[in-house]
Formats: sequence, C-alpha cells, structure tokens
Amino acid sequence: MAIISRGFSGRRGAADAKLPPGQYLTTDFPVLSAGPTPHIALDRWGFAIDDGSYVVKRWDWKTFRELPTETITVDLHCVTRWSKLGTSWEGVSLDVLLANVKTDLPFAMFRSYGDYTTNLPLKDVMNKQAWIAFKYDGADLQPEHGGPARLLVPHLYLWKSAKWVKSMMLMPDDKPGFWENLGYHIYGDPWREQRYSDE
Ligand SMILES: Nc1nc2c(c(=O)[nH]1)N[C@H]1C(S)=C(S)[C@@H](COP(=O)(O)O)O[C@H]1N2
Ligand SMILES: [Mo]
Repeated sequence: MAIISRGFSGRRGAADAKLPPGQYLTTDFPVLSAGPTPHIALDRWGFAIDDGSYVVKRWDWKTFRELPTETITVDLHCVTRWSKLGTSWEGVSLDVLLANVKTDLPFAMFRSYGDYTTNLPLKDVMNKQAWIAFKYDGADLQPEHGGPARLLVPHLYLWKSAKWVKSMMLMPDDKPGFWENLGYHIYGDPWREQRYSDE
C-alpha cells in the first residue's frame, strides 16, 4: 500500500504542475460535438488551404498520407474544465502543409465537414504547434473524435482543435468562428484562463 500511495501522490504532484488554472484531470476521453458526427469516406476527403478567393493548396487522402508524419504526445485542455494529459497522436504538421505557402495574411479560419469553424492566428499553427492528426493512441482516429482527420492545437483550449477539418482560409484580420461567435474567447489560452470573451 505504501508503494502504491507514494506512486499515486507522485503522479498527482507531477500532473498538477501541468494543469492550467481551473482545470481537473480526467483519464477518459469525453466527446464534445456541437452537432452530429459527419462520416466522410476517405475517397471523398480533402483538405485545402485558400486565401478567401483562390485555393492555394489541396490534398486528397492519398496525397495527404504521402506527406511526412510525426508522432506527438500532448496534453488536452477543454474549456468545460477537463484536461487529459499525455495523449498520443500521429499527424502531419501544419509546418509541412504550409511549407510552400507564401502569404502576408496573418490569421486563419479552419472549417470542418459539418460546417464548424474556428479562428487562429497563423503564427499559432506554425513552428511545431499544430497538426492534422489521423491517429489517436496508435489507431485510426474514430469519427466521434474527428476522424478521418482533425486539427490538433494543444497549446490552446480544445475547441480550437477542429474535428473533421476540411479547409484553412487565410485572412487579413482575425474573425470569430463558431464558439468564438457564441462568446468563447477569440484566442483561448488555457494558461491565462481565456475561456470567454469577457476574460
Ligand atoms: N468540427 C467540430 N470540431 C470540434 C467541435 C465540434 O463541435 N465540431 N467541438 C470542439 C470542442 S468544444 C472540443 S472540447 C473538442 C472535443 O474533442 P473530442 O470530442 O475529441 O474530445 O473538439 C472541438 N472540435
Ligand atoms: Mo470544448
């Protein structure tokens, strides 16, 4: 018993340091979706980058899966206060997708199959901060969690990690997406507890 309780409190101590203010730990993986789960066949899946007028890059599933991938372990923080530490994903870094994209537009709106949107500054999806993930815990990403592929931006609240992501529109100005329009914070840093637009 002594060994077990020492191990348990040791883990708790390490975990607390990694827990943003107002968050609690969970070990399960809740599903939070604003609407029904879209089911996208791989032969109909695509991801595009556009500048609001023109598509500047587009991948179908085959060309997307030919890109180099990374396996990453990251902590997830949902605005509804659960955090899940040490989750393992495989995906394509946005650095790879943006490699040949030359733009002066500093913001992006991500759009999903099913019409969810969320906004991010371009600098927040560059430099090893964001991925389009297609595997979770070694297995194909389940539809409820955003499969075939979802955006993963772990340094911001999880609503920014658009499930079933299908495009990224570059924009000159920051504009609110789905939850941001309903009062969630325009940026959403969990360490600064930027939950709602008045915080
Ligand atoms: N397309 C889409 N992406 C979404 C959402 C959604 O409703 N639709 N919900 C967001 C919210 S609020 C959270 S907390 C996470 C939840 O991801 P999970 O269901 O895999 O836990 O997905 C985010 N991405
Ligand atoms: Mo959320």
